[in-house]
Amino acid sequence: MAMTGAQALWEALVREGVTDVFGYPGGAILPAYDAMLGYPIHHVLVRHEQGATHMADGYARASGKVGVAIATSGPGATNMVTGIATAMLDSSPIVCITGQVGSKLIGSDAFQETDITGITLPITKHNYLVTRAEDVAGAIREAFAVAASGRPGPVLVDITKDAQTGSCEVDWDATVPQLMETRDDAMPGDGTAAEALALINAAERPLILAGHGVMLSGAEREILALAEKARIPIAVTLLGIGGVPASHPLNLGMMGMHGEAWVNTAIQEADLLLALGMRFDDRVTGNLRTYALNAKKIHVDIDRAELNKNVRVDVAIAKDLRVAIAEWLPGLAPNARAAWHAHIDELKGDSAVRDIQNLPDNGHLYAAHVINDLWRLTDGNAVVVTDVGQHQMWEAQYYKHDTPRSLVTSGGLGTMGFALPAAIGAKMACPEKEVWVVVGDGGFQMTMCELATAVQEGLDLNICIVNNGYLGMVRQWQEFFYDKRYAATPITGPDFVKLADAFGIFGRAVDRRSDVEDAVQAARRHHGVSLIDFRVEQEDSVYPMVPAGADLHKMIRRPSPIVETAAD
Ligand SMILES: Cc1cc2nc3c(=O)[nH]c(=O)nc-3n(C[C@H](O)[C@H](O)[C@H](O)COP(=O)(O)OP(=O)(O)OC[C@H]3O[C@@H](n4cnc5c(N)ncnc54)[C@H](O)[C@@H]3O)c2cc1C
Ligand SMILES: Cc1ncc(C[n+]2csc(CCOP(=O)(O)OP(=O)(O)O)c2C)c(N)n1
Ligand SMILES: [Mg+2]
Repeated sequence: MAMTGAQALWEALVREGVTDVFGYPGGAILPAYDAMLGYPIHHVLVRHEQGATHMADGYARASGKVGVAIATSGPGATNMVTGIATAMLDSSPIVCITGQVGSKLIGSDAFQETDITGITLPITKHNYLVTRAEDVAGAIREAFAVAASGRPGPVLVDITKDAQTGSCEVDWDATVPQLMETRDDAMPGDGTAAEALALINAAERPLILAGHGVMLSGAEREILALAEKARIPIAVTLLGIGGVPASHPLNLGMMGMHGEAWVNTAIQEADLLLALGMRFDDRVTGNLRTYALNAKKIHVDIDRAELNKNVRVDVAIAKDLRVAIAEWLPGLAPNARAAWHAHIDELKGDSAVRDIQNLPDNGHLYAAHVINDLWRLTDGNAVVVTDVGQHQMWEAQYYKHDTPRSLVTSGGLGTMGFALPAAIGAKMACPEKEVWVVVGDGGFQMTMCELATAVQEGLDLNICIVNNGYLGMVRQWQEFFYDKRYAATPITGPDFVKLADAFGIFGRAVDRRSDVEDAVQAARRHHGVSLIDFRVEQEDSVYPMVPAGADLHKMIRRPSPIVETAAD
């Protein structure tokens, strides 16, 4: 049956199981929007195309499905760039569809023409410029396969206006994607299960470094089987949070720049690191020249390019993590490793970093209290979507995630403005879940226009603004490393409660610890969007901290018991 390229686009999306797309129309994508009305796909009208990409990304991270964003050519497409890069850095599968000027106009500086495939080449897993109607369906189906397979990531499909309006016959059997794995034999990754087992079984002080790949490969059960059978403690990356339950006795907590001091010390003292689905980001390793010098290292990653990239390892295995661990389990020797666990318990005992929770209410509202109360009041069951900054680190430290995909956060690109739109995507993907946005006063102001999107969609969404009147994470660096010269970090904002009112949503401001619980419960009871403006201590800092590039074990610790601030 003949159809237009625009119809082939939606038909292909329906066949991929897509039910929701996030987008914004314009001239070059109008034929596609017109055809959309004939298909059972819900379109979420965003307020800025960056929001569409973060929504698709949040949708993907919360559900494991591929998220879809759609925009017009030129400014619509370029507005997507930040969201695409965000998804790329964190291996999140999204498909972005853009309209393009007519194929005959390409290269003529036509109205709203940008070379979006050129622009996004380094920040997509793959991209396509489709100029003929008959190529639309195949490109879309391949885009989904590329986005979701192997190491997930963003794919962009740019479709010219004439490819949308042109007519085609689609042989759907012929559009089944045929992906071929190209392999460079010079790349590392051919380590064997036997080599890994020899190191694991001989280790006295092994430590698992569990990353985002645990959830991307669905290896949550396997990693626990490995840890429990061989009694190996686990440290998680920021993006690995939730892959191993926080309450599991073998889970020591987060590693890295703002990780737990005992975790970083254990890494430096370990005799074996098992890096599983993580990529040794510099926020994780600190100074590479002094990183885990006592440890042999096993690295499993589905992407060969990650192996021996930042950290040279003894056994490099390019494989899906779930498959790799399953191969190890039968040959794994049970081992209590009592001395190692006793030592780690000692390291933990020495750390006062979480003592803030035990302090009596001294009249100050600390962000850590707010997050910890949020965890307690939601029974740890919420999907929390954070922005970037101090509040993001406090969330990682004080909200204990026991379930996979319950923390959605921008790690690699660290994109301020991510949280609200990503949470909209997460809520669309998981309508039955309680979703909380944890966002700074700075980042919220970057994409707060998406409040209107959440309202138009009738979403039940909760927003916790950690309002410290600063671009707090940058202020903290200025405090520690620039002599408290606060250049361009004090930031004002609107009256967020009045803003909530203007959007027709529930709003409340809290500046006392004793009011936190009531406000959180009121927001939870409210059906619709709720916003709480938590006016927290202005100059609090995130501890502990490894200064950028410093040795992992040389952390700045919280001055005891708590820093009193300039605002006191
Ligand atoms: C302000 C700020 C502070 C930060 N501080 C910290 C910190 O203190 N600690 C910290 O950990 N992070 C921190 N980060 C985050 C950090 O920048 C990285 O994003 C994070 O460490 C990456 O975690 P990851 O390697 O597990 O995930 P990713 O970067 O997503 O990497 C996942 C890896 O898994 C692999 N993979 C994917 N699928 C599979 C599969 N099926 N099988 C096997 N492998 C697979 C991928 O190829 C990739 O190499 C911070 C970020 C910000 C913005
Ligand atoms: C788009 C973007 N611009 C700049 C930065 C650099 N940056 C990282 S954290 C931060 C401060 C964030 O302030 P806020 O949103 O108020 O959160 P807080 O740190 O105060 O919790 C800035 C400016 C960034 N990560 N992203
Ligand atoms: Mg702030």
